[in-house]
Amino acid sequence: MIQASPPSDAAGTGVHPLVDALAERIRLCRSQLVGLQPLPIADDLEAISGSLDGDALFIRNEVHRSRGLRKLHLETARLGAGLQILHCVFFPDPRYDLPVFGADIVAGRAGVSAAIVDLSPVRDGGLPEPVLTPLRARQRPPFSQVRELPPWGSIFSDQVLFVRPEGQEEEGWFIEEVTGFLNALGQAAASSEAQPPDHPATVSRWHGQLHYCKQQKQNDKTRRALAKAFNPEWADRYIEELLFDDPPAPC
Ligand code: BLA
Repeated sequence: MIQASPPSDAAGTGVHPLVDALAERIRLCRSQLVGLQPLPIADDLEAISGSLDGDALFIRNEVHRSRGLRKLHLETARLGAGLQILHCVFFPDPRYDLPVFGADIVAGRAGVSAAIVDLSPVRDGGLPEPVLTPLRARQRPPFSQVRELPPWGSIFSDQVLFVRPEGQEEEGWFIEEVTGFLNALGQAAASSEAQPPDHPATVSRWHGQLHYCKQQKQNDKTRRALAKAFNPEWADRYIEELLFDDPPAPC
């Protein structure tokens, strides 16, 4: 049974500590963005809860916008006993020369299997210089298990971090890396100037976001996990309407 319920039911019930800690860090970084405003979200998508094979299932969604960024989406989910997820994507307003921020954590009974973070370019020529410079100045901690990207992962930048963090020390490193990415984006978003909606660079960045969403939708692992917890039709609607909905044309 799936029912809408107040967010209080969903907070902190059996989520991996890295999911909770990273969500808190992302909220802190988000609170520092210029012009932060919550965006409305349908009640039946804000807090979703139910049970899967007798185990608690919930999804909690938060959506905001800020200067230069059209949709800041943070999701924490527990899809039954076996799967806990943090999913976060900050989509830029295509009038600004900014990349897409993305982070994902997948934790199961055996611990965290996937932790990924990136600032992904949506224009030719890779990441904009104001974003790349602070990222290049950072030294990457020596994670013990670096993972290989799937083919659809061609959207990610050469700065992408994709690991299976081992133990609390590496989980702490991952949180600091995500903070570095978010600070680089926050600085660039505060100072970048909007170009006109019909400027060729704006239109090209909009196409870049369409491509980003198209590639993410090729990740069958997301679809399968949601289809198992809910059903295939619900999973498709959720992916198409909330996770990776096509960006509206610039205006
Ligand atoms: C992998 N994503 C996965 C896996 C699952 C999910 C079950 C397999 C775990 C593993 O390979 O160890 C499931 N992820 C979800 C679900 C949601 C989610 C259900 O976010 C949302 C409700 N995925 C993203 C974003 C990125 C991303 C924003 O949503 C990156 C910025 C990446 N997930 C990503 C990658 C993999 C993955 C690269 C590994 C895919 C593979 O190896 O084939």
